[in-house]
Amino acid sequence: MKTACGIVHRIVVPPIVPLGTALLFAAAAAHAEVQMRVEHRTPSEADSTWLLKAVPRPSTNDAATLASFSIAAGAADDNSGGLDKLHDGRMPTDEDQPDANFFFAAGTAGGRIVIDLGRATDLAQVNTYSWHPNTRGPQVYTLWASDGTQTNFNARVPPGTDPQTCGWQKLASVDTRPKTGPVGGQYAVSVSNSDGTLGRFRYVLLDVSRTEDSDPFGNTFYSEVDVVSADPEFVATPPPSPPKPPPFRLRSADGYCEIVVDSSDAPDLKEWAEQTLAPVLAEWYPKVVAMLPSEGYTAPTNFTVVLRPGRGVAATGGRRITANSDWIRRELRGEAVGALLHEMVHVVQQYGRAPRGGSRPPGWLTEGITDYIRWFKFEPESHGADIVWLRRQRNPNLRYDASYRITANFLNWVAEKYDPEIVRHLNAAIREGKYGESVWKEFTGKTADELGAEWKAQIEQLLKPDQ
Ligand SMILES: [Ca+2]
Repeated sequence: MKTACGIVHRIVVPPIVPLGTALLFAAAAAHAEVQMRVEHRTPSEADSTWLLKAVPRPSTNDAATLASFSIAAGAADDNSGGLDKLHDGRMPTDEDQPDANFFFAAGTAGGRIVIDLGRATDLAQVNTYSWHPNTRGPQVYTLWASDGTQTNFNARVPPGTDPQTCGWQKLASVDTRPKTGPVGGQYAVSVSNSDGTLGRFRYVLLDVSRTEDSDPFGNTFYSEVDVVSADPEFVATPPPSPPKPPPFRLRSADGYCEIVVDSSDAPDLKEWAEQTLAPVLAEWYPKVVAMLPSEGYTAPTNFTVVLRPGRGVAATGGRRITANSDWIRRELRGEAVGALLHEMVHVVQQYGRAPRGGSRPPGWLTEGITDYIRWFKFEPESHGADIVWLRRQRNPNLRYDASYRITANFLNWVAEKYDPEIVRHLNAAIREGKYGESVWKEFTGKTADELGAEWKAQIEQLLKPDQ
């Protein structure tokens, strides 16, 4: 046939005549021979090994692996595993696994799948695989391809439109429905060319038809589509992801610090991040800076908060806070803002700046100071580390160096009993690499152990059931 590209291919696909399990169709053409190999493993032969003989076995790293798959006509069935199943390199392990396959919606006549490799390559094979115990096993589709360079080319062929009028070239008509014998099972089809390549193409189009219309369930369970380039090094170029919106920026209340909030990987949290979280950080950054001064220290003039899917709660490295958006989402009315304020205190601490040769920042105190500011200064009404919280704990570990909320409680006790500025003194010593027992001694007259024992005894008194 004469295609819009001007290349002549004569595709003659004879009617299916079962010749055992494997069939080879070769069509004489002016320049080359398009070949179609079909292999059918009946339901009793089919198994999860996919040990095909006449058709290449499914591949996990062909040109389709990273290609972009889209539906140009028709709709996926809600029970289907989606288009990704067509190029994930994974095959169903059983004969009726809807979510391991792609298929068009029940009751519809089929549809069109477009594969974009991102750039043109010499196509060696297009191989398709399917598996179902009944009429959704066989494959019926027309295979088209295009290099996408023609002026009338349309990658999204409108439904009902002949692809040939939109710059596509027909490669083969596939119909593996057997005339006799069991209709179900595994089917594999390989379209190739005796010349080695089917042509130079960027796009592949499968115009898929249902296998029968006597009931709504005639759409084939397609398990995988492999597009094999003649160039073994060829890798499809995935489509560029849409540009991310610029991150939200605001300045701290005193204008000193720029705060950047990036919720582009968790867009559903954008409103919360910009309208609830950011104003709190902007208001509290100067307050925290004022609580944690030290000689010659200047706090960062910018920091970034990134909300994105991850693990745990949140972490801070230098001037970058990364928070797990899944956790944030669950805690929007709970701990989300407080947890990020805790991280912002780390930005102000900058204990990593301690001079070489100085004492290392004690981790328990780093987290204790952070939680002290969070629970006793920022949100005391939450009772997250005070006696109300302690009473709710079963056997709290009353070691003053137990970190986080316990140490926060201890620091608050020292501040109330001995020196209201104790956290400021500790912060300065840690940041300057001068932290040691002498700090406690200098400002309270006692060692940390002595203070810890005194604090513990008082807390235990308060935790007695009759208190
Ligand atoms: Ca698959």
